[in-house]
Amino acid sequence: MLVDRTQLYNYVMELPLNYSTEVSFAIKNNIPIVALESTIITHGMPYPQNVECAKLVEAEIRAKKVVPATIAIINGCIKIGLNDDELEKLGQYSLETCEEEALKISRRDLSYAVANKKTGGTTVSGTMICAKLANIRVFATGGIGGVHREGEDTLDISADLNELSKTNIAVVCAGIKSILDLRLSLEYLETMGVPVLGYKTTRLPAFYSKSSPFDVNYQMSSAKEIASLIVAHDLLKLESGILVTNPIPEKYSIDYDEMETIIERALGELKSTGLRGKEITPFLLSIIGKLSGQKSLEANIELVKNNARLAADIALELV
Ligand code: PSU
Ligand code: MN
Repeated sequence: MLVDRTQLYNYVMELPLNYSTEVSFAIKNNIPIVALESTIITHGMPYPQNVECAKLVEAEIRAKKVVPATIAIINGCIKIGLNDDELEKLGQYSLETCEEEALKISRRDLSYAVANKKTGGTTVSGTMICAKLANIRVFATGGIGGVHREGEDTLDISADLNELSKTNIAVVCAGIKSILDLRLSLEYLETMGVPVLGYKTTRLPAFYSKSSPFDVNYQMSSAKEIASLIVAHDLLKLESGILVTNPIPEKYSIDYDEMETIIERALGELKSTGLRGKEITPFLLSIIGKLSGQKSLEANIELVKNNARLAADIALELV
């Protein structure tokens, strides 16, 4: 069958990359930028807290005179930076009453979303790819995906880990969420050559809890030290990403064992649903939210803000 190339090219003629006014200004004036993901908005938190959280996180970055670039796909367009209206609309997709569905966009979903003019939140892996296209070096999120518990049987390993092995972006997070298998996730990162740094800690943070029984590779004492490592990583032309883990502030940290009990219950509920693939993480997040009350949501918001501040400090050191 003959394919009409001109028709194809007319459909997706060039990469639909669209910068917000604020981000364009930052690029022109050499102002540091921090990328933010959007699956946390579409699939990670309920409305309206998701939108409130996104705005608070952006405000933390702006307070440091750094520009936030929340990344998402809207009608097939890769948005680098969203305005308040776009944030609000994206947030409403998480409402059960919303008729349309937002996609959860990881590496494998990107080309589909662009070619079919879809709308969705980009995960850590999807956001890393878009940040790279936009030349943004530092990215802040809540927690990355990892090897799920019993992952050795299910092969449920988040695309985030694979992305970290091949896309050179520094990802600032509060560690790996304890719904996952932390030990296996660390092994995977080690195999893939991803340095796991701990900001002022030798222990791997466990998202809601400031520490876990596992060690990071290297403790970092300042944003400057992290920035130096990033520069060395670039000079060495290592193509892997860098994982910067930042413990949740003490005040909001939830006891590791207390979280473990809640997670066990959530995992029990998951088994009875038979859910698979990309629906698993959003399901677990919402059950944990319900089981722990406001506490986990509050912790979640505070840890993302904390990561945004550190990411901004690192971006400032890199100018
Ligand atoms: N962790 C959170 N909230 C989230 C996610 C992780 O606390 O919303 C999202 C991130 O976007 C991450 C994705 O990239 O879940 C991982 O999903 P999966 O496990 O299906 O790869
Ligand atoms: Mn998965």
